[in-house]
Amino acid sequence: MDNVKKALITGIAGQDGSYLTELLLSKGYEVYGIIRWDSIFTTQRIDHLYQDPHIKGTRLFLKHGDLTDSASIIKLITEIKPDEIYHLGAQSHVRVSFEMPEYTVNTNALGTLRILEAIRISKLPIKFYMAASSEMFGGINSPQNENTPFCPKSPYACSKVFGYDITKLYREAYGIFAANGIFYNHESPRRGDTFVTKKITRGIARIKAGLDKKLYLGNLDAKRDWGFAPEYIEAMYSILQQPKPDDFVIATGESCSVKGFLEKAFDYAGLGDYQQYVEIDPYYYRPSEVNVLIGDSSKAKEKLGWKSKINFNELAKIMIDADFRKYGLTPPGEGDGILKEKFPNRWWKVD
Ligand code: NAP
Ligand code: G4F
Repeated sequence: MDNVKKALITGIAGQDGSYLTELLLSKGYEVYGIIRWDSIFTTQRIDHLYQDPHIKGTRLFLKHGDLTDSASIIKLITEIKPDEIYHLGAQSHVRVSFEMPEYTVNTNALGTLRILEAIRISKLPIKFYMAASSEMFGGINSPQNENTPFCPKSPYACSKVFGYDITKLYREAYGIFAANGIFYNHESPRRGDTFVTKKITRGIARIKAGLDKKLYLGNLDAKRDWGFAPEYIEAMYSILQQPKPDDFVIATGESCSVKGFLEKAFDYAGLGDYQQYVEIDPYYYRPSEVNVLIGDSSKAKEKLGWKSKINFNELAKIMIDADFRKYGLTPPGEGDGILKEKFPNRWWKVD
């Protein structure tokens, strides 16, 4: 078993962590994931992959730790001695970062530093992936690429700029294989319920099922470059398999407003005009907003051979089909068809 590669994932129970676990297990990795202590299980997204560690041949191991707790990070890295670390753990909600700026910066910025220091001190040849974000650009110059200056507009974005910079610094100063993925919004049926695409598709399913009458949202004019999470996970893996560490923008290159996503989603679900159901609640406005994000992934196309296959319209269909199933409704079915056609060799479980 000595040749088996070991990966350590922070944020394994999140959207991206769950897909990455499936991808790495499908490639024969032994996967270690950091979960936070809680009095209830918060591992629903990876429950289908988990096996009792007492069973021989188990390749997924969950370990307690926290990005705000240096000792737990150092202990896990020195004990596991991973070949690769995928650092996905974060307080990842932009609006929440205005409510909890100190916690966000501690987790996201200092959490990244804690891991890099643990790698440096361990002297192990660990490859490190940092989940950076298009939020760092602040939407000033569109489309953005790897050379676009940052203009962070939230505590979350500031924390990610620090994470990005410190990752680059440890690469340059200490020769660590440390790479940044500057990912644009990527969504899926496993997206957290409070992010806008999932809030919309879940809200539609609940309205259809007779559980809700209205959906309350904030700024409908903001535009995002929305892609499909499993595709982005393939790019993440590929970034750590390059001969040299480097930074990459990962995006579809197409942008759509929240309003545009609403129109597509309500239409596909057969509910007609979204305005009958959607009300604006200023609570969801942010103290400062990123108005437009569009990414230019030419470098990823050239060096990783990566290009997205799913656009926001198809994404809405995939997410609605899944949410209809979740609420016991018969899905329209086009989303399932898109998955079959575009991903005949899927490595993830369809939700
Ligand atoms: P997510 O679903 O919110 O998952 C984040 C994970 O981080 C969760 O598993 C969470 O644990 C864990 N976490 C939070 N605070 C922690 C702490 N103090 N210690 C240890 N773990 C902690 O996020 P995602 O969508 O998968 O995104 C993955 C990463 O990519 C994040 O860093 C995010 O900022 C970044 N990113 C995401 C996108 C996107 O569109 N999805 C785009 C660009 C960058 P619990 O499960 O216990 O809550
Ligand atoms: O879905 P969102 O909360 O995603 P946001 O803020 O773009 O951040 C996500 O993508 C980033 C990459 O660009 C990641 F780094 C980050 O971790 C996260 O995954 O909001 C999208 C847009 C915003 O402009 C927001 O103001 O939707 C608008 N919006 C309108 N109504 C809403 C709502 N957002 C949320 N969450 N909830 C609403 O009711």
